[in-house]
Amino acid sequence: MPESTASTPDRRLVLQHIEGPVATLELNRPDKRNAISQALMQELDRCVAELPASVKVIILAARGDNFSAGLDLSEIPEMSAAQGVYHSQSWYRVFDRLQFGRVPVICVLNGAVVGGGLELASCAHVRIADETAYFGLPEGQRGIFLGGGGSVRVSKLIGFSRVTEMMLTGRVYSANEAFQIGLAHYSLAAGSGMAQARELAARIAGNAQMSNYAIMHALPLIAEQPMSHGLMTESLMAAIAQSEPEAKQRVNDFLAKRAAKVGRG
Ligand code: 1HE
Repeated sequence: MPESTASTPDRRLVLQHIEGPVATLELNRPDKRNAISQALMQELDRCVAELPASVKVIILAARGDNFSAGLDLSEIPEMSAAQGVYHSQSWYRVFDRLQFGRVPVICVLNGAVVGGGLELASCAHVRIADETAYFGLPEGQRGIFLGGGGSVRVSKLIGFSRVTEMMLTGRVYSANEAFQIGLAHYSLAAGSGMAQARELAARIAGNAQMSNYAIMHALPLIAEQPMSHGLMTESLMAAIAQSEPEAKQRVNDFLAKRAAKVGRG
């Protein structure tokens, strides 16, 4: 990608590259293992907020051998309790923007995916790990606690019992284990995450936008509703999605044998 050359390393904390409907955002602090400072978080927030309307999917990845070593621990010693709450809230705003924004997010994971790095990854809609990736929540060992939404998001992915055990014991899951327990959707050969992400991004960008919106926004809501509410929400969302002219066109294309069959295109 054109953002940097070997002779002039790019100092921006998040690199952005837009190609057609796909925006690739890369954490760019590899010397600090992509530890998430407030400045990095603000830069990520700005990049996501300012994406042009033409973007239909985000790939979130990182430069270097690690996705992220989590919270920049150098910012902890100076933080008061009140500042700690505001700090968490500021992360929540960015993570909400990612999870419940306009477009789906695919996360490419390698090396350390720990602490706040795992909290960030858990906002994504698709998580691709390569075999170098490892997943941990070392907050317990650092004398702190989850503060980037992990108690909610990571627990929803793998259950609070696994999160409890991870945090108490410092257990680290490999990419393959993460795939098996549902932390990652893919576990691939080292270095192949980005290629897979691009392929999936093209597929996601090819979906009807209202379908992608419903998948991102209605599914998590329904998961938290009692069954009767969930079924009502689903029926309303289904009616809205299928009323879109694009939906009518796509269904007619299938009926006229112009559309790809499931699993064949
Ligand atoms: C950091 C951080 C960091 C690295 N904050 N500076 N996260 C953690 O507890 C993970 C802490 N990091 C590690 O355990 C290791 O760094 C790794 C296993 C991720 C990578 O090890 P390694 O050998 O490749 O790198 P390194 O030599 O340990 O680190 C390279 C540099 O990055 C070094 O700085 P340098 O100036 O000495 O070169 C490290 O100090 C720096 N570095 N990780 C600050 N996290 C909203 S609440 C979320 C709560 C959390 O995320 S808690 C989990 C914090």
